[in-house]
Amino acid sequence: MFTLPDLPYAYDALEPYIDEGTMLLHHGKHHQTYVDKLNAAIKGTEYEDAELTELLQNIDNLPSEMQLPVRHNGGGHYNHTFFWNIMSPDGGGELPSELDARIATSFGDLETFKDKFAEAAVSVFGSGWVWLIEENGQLMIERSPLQDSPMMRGIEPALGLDVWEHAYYLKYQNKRPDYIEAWWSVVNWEEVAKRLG
Ligand code: MN3
Repeated sequence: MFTLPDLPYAYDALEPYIDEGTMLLHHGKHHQTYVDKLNAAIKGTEYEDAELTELLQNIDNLPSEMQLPVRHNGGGHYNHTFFWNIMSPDGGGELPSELDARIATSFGDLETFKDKFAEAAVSVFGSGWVWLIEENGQLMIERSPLQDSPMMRGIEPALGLDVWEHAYYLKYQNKRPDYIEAWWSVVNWEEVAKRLG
């Protein structure tokens, strides 16, 4: 069975970019609910001891009544665990030079990458995520609806942004672009670089 992981920092640590009230609800209520519903979906089945990534990569082979709950809540558990760990309170830290060079090769420069990523994030219709992934040696930006992710086809993302309204509405209301702009200040680039290997 799955449990809610602790945040790697305090609820108010990402202020003023992401407010304490949003973090309390987002981690304590939304993420907890994904964990609880995922556990309810697998309870008493042969999947009780399965790894999360194993479940996510085999959704189509699960019993039909489990597919949607695992997609939404297993996806939600994976995505949020990922999200907490690619943010940090120290203003994001330095962009490692190797990552800077890789971003430059794929997107021109960091500012252009940020613009393209933000454009993709703004254009997610309704609830979803935007990701930076590496596929076939190329860095790419990708969008997912709801709680889907590249992990569902076996690709661990390097960076991801939650653009569900619950991630920003308390502080930013309908102004998703302002949330995205502020979020760059808490991206943990060292963690991003680590995920690119
Ligand atoms: Mn969320």
